[in-house]
Amino acid sequence: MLRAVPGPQVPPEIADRAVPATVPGVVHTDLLAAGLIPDPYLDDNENRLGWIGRTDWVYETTFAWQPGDDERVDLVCAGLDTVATVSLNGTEVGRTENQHRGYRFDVGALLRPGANTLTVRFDSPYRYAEAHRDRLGDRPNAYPEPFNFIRKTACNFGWDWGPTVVTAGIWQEIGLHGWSVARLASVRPLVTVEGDTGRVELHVELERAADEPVTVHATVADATAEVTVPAGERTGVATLTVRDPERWWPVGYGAQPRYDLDVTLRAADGRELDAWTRRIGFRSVRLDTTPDAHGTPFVLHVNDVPVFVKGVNWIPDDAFPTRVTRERLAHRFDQALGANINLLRIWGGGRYESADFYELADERGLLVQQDFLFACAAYPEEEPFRSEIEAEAREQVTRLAAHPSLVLWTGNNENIWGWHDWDWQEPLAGRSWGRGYYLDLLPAIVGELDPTRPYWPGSPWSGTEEIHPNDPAHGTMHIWDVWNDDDYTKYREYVPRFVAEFGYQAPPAYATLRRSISDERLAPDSPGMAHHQKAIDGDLKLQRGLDAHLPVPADFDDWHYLTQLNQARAIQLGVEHFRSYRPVCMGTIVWQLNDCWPVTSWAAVDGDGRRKPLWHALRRAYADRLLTVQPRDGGLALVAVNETAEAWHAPATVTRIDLAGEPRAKTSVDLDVPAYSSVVLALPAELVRPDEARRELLVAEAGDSAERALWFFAEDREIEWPAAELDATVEPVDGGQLVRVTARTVLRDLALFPDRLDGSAQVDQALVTLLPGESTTFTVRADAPLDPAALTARPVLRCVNDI
Ligand code: BMA
Repeated sequence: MLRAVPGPQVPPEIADRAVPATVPGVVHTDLLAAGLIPDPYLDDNENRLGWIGRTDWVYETTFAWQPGDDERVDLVCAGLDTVATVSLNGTEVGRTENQHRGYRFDVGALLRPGANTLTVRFDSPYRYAEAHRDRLGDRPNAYPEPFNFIRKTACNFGWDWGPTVVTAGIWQEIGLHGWSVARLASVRPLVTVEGDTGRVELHVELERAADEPVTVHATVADATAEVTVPAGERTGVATLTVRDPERWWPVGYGAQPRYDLDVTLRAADGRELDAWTRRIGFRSVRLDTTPDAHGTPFVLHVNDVPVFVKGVNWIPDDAFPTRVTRERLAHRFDQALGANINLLRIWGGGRYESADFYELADERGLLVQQDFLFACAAYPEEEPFRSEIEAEAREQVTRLAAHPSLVLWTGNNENIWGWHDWDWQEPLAGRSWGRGYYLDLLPAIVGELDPTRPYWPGSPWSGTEEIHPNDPAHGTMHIWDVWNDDDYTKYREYVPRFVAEFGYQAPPAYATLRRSISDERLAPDSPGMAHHQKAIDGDLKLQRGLDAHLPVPADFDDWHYLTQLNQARAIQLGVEHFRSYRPVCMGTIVWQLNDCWPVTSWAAVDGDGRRKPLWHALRRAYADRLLTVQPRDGGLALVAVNETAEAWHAPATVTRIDLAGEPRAKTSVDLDVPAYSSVVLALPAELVRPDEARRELLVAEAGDSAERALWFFAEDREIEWPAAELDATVEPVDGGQLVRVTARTVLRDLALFPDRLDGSAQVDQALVTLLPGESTTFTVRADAPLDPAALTARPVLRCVNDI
């Protein structure tokens, strides 16, 4: 049961009421399940729920317990959110103030045979954070909320894509653990591989109830090791050597074989005291940042192969973490893989991700970069924060050490950059801001506990304090001036070594809007739409992008299609440009893969899990073999990028055609792109110079496998598009419907939005440009067959030239 501690802010229908509590869970989801609050994700309900974070909450349960043979009984709390007082049978057993740690309390002396009462009281996170802020002096941050004064998921306090839903609750498992003699307090495998030898250096920490020798046994593949920890000692190291292990590879580079690592702890008489198992993978990882002619590279090497990072940033998949089931994560990861993504960066304003997250990433070969949890703010280095952060970092580095997918730790998101560029220094007036965490404490902890993994002090970071943290020539950078102030073609002005964030907004799918917003008529500025757009001047920035490139939308449906199209175009242009500079640039991490609620944002997959057109564009731009036309040296070049282990040989053609499909100039080349590299072929003048810029394009094709690359000489709003003419047929296929479209005129960025007819409907491709006479098929899957007429007409089936 859950109760609000009475206060003037608590609504009368909730004061004095016992609400059934689900554990693990948070207060919001319990109140919602009890019908006591409206869904915070719908319309502007969020605005009426701010009191929850300003309230103290008490969880209480009664459980039966009988004494057994255990020498110790602990209450284990895997996660408490956040400022908690834990009491058993009326006696306080502990207080906590960090959502990102686990806790264990020895409660044997307080337990009674029969009924026991456990109480966990959560203080208002605001009251705690504001009290520390007032005591220590305020510190700059990106939003007017005190998230930098509490160790709690920062975006819980609202973000430029997220609702303010300040949670409280027992957000992870809680339970009793009885044990005797000793237990495995922590197990930290450091897994390396060199040549044909895999090595596991297993660091074990014990907690003891009795001082007697105990033995740690470990096995992996056909290797075993045993270490006796003498009485009085609490740590042991066992080393296992595996001959010829099969290596774990990132997706696209090889398979993901994993080995069970089993650890048991035994008493002197052989009795098993404790056990621990993980599936590990043998792979090496290092970061190459040795300065070169261009500056400081940032190249991730896995098993000594430089990996071009085709990444996306990851935010919490739901503001309420217990809704993010393993199944949901698996689905999201499959969406990532479907878009040819090979790395997820877990952004520092969220959480250290779950065991499910890391296991699924291990299984699929998705690389993971985990930020330590600091984002967009100056963080105090005074107590209690310094000690909390040290404890949290030690626990998380240890917890995640077993996962082969984890390849990089980062110190923070944008805080070093913020200190340089966001006018922090004057208001800080010399107060601490987190530098000591990112440059001293955290690298020391990673170096001590997990030297197998690289650490990079920030995202972005240039490798040294002497160089601006966002310098394109050094280390990682974030490109945000494009979205905030400029046109997306400005991506071409950067040749970064590694782009760890760049993004462009669009609204979510129509069905997602309709589910979450009840505005009678949707308009960019209708009340629900406005509430579900959190970015500063977001709509103006969307409009700026439309004005620069696309025809003027006549209505909301046009606006929705065109803003989604522009998002896809912006990011595709950025990714193709950056990839064309391989190997100077060795990675792009798009902001952002996912959303945590229905919102207009930079995400490729919206808050209801629907793929936006950006997802389809990413799938193309991140394909292993990329063909693209790029401006070079005042002209144009055909660039072929080969992110595979085999050379790419193919005949290629580039044709300048008019909109009716008539060729005006053509060139043929033989592409010969070695494994893991790119080639740049300058195009001859007769291709680069159109006779009529508004009526012509370039079409580049290679072999029969690669996607075709297009180049237009003018913006869509200037191009003299013919009125769209097409033939469309619909036929049933296994599990869905096949829509075949044949173009009678050129059709620019043809897309089909079946979710407008049925929220369950999905389509397999989007943004297809057809030349006159060409055909394509869309496969639509939905719970029930959709009306063929509606499926082949606006606003479901549409293209740029019908605006
Ligand atoms: C960067 C990110 C996020 C933010 C995004 C969009 O600052 O690190 O904090 O949501 O840009 O503004």
